[in-house]
Parts: sequence; structure tokens; C-alpha cells
Amino acid sequence: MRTTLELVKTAYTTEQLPSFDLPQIAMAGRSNVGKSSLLNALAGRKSLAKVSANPGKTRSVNFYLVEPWQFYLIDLPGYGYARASHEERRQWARVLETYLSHTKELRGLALLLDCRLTPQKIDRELAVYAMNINLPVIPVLTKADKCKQKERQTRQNEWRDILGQTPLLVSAQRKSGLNKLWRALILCATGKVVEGEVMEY
Ligand SMILES: Nc1nc2c(ncn2[C@@H]2O[C@H](COP(=O)(O)OP(=O)(O)OP(=O)(O)O)[C@@H](O)[C@H]2O)c(=O)[nH]1
Ligand SMILES: [Mg+2]
Repeated sequence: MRTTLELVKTAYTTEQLPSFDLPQIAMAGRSNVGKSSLLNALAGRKSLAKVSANPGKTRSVNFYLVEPWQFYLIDLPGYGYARASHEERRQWARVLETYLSHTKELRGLALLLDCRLTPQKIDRELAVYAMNINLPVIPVLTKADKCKQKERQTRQNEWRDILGQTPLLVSAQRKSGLNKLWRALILCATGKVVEGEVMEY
């Protein structure tokens, strides 16, 4: 199967947020959690989304059309970036909240969580916010390659206790867990159950 991602729109302000008819799944997480890397890994491409060792790289809301599945994956600006100015943080929070609460076609939130960190308050708050607006959450532990099996298991258990569901484990670097994540994204966006591989990696 060949699944493709194509960047179709970039928004820097709430006014620029487009309204699309197709379903959307947002990817959110702390700055540097690996959102852009994961998008590239899912797409099987190196530089679709900009990746950086410096947190705060993605400052826009980027809309990627997923074919042939007919939905959008959205790369949201990372939150919790310590060195951002107060004004910048407010602007990001506004875009994030406007997007999450006003997008009619939004079907779910892929919540990216760093596998190396114990559950952080800011991530829990976003998860609770999503649950309060009845937005399904797909929890995803990123950078699994950086953790030993025992730590991965601990993280999954901790988040399962908080969210009521066990997060998927992925590594953009090792390209692991990607088909499982694709299947969860497609199910959430379109209701379609896909068996087998969505992409050949
Ligand atoms: N080892 C490892 N490193 C990763 C992985 N995914 C991302 N990284 C690294 O983590 C850093 C941040 O990755 P990005 O993909 O830019 O993170 P982001 O969440 O998009 O960051 P912002 O755009 O700042 O919000 C980069 O140095 C990546 O190379 C992974 O699966 N394994
Ligand atoms: Mg990014």
C-alpha cells in the first residue's frame, strides 16, 4: 500500500486556519517531543516537516492531506517551550485552543508523549481538555528507541492509569510502531478498519 502525505496549508494565526470538509486528526505534544520527525517517518520521507534539535521549530499549524485515506493530519506547534516569550506562549496557546475547540471536522488528538519522561502536568492538562470536549485521544509514546524495555512498560502503565488506555510506542528513528499508529489514525479519522500494512517501510 502506498500512503502519501502532502502539505496543503500552513497557518500562522487563528484567522488563517482553513475550514476543510475532510476529517482531521491533530498531532500535539511538547516542543521537541518529535512531532515533525514522526510525520516524516509516517510519510516515509526525510524532510516533509522541519526537524530541529532546537525546540520551538514548528510555529505554524501545518495541514497534511493523507491519501488515499482522505483525511488531514495536522502538525500543531509544540507547547511548553521554556525559552519562548510570554507573548509567544500566549499566541501559541490561543492558536492551539482555537483550533481544537473550533474545528468541526476534528476527529481526534494524537497526543505525543516523550517515552523518557514521567507523565508531565502540561500533557495531562491537554489530555483532560480533549476529554472534556469529547475529543478522542490517541496517546503515543515517542522516541521509544531511547528507552529500555522496562522503562517503556512503566511509561505505558503510568499513562494507562491516567488516560484509561495504553499508549502506542513509536520510534521515528527506528521506524517502529508506525503501521500500528497508521491503523489507529485511519480508524479514528474515517472509521475504517485496516488490516496489515498501511505503508511499507
Ligand atoms: N532518538 C530519537 N530521536 C528523535 C526521535 N524523534 C525525534 N527525535 C529527535 O528529537 C528532536 C526534536 O524532533 P522534532 O521532530 O523537531 O520535534 P517537534 O516535536 O516537531 O519539535 P517542535 O517543532 O519544536 O515542537 C530532533 O533532534 C530529532 O532528531 C526518535 O524517534 N528517536
Ligand atoms: Mg516540529
